[in-house]
Amino acid sequence: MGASSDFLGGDAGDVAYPFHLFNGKDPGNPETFTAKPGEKIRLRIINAAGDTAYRIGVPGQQLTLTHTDGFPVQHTKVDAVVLGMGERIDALLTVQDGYTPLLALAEGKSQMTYGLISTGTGTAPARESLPTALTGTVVDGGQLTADPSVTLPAKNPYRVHEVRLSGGMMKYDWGINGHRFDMTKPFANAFDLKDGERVEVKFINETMMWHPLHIHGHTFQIGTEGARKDTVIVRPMTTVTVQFDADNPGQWLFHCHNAYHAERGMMGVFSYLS
Ligand SMILES: [Cu+2]
Repeated sequence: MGASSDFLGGDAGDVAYPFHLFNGKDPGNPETFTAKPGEKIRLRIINAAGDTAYRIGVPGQQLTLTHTDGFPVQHTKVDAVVLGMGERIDALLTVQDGYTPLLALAEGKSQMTYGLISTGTGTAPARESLPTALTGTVVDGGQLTADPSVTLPAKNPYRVHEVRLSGGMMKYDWGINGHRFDMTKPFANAFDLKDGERVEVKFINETMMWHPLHIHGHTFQIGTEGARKDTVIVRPMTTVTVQFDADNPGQWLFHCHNAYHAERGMMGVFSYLS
């Protein structure tokens, strides 16, 4: 406890870790990519952590964000992008001569990891010399706008589900609509769907902490022209409304992508009616 981020609306995470890894490497032995000066490269970034959002950026250079969770977005230049657990971002960067640090700051945790892009000239910067903050224009994937090629066609939702994120740090009783997911009764509080329906889901965060909500088997659109995604940051005491088409019959989990929150019960099932 104690991690705090204005960007995430307060409490940033539950667990302090000894290291943060970039491609499996700790900052004492950073991953180093090679590239040519002036080359435009695509960074494919995934937050594979359990309890940490990362603020990603290159000091002094902007990233051009092109995709989130694999779906194209209207290209957006930013100074940094924040990824919740499970989120993916594609970004373009024009390589400058020398060593370029790609920082991954553990949001709200005063820790970081990083990688380097090297053109084969100059010397690698010392870890201690790297900036410890990325400011300016900072967004998360849920704040981007979909490329029109992937927006869902307008359709009145047939079914609306309210998914109230519940629980808190003191009891660590994270759940949905006041229920902690019970592995022995997985369909106890299932949310019904029917094949062919347009479904609207309101992720209503009634807790004092942010949650990256992730659904399986489908991708949603945020609002009417927001990004197409499968994972979205829901800040404390806010609501994110998404729509998706029920086109993949089965029993599909959705959950907070904070591994500890999911494990404790912030998880549910979208259940197709036969
Ligand atoms: Cu959570």
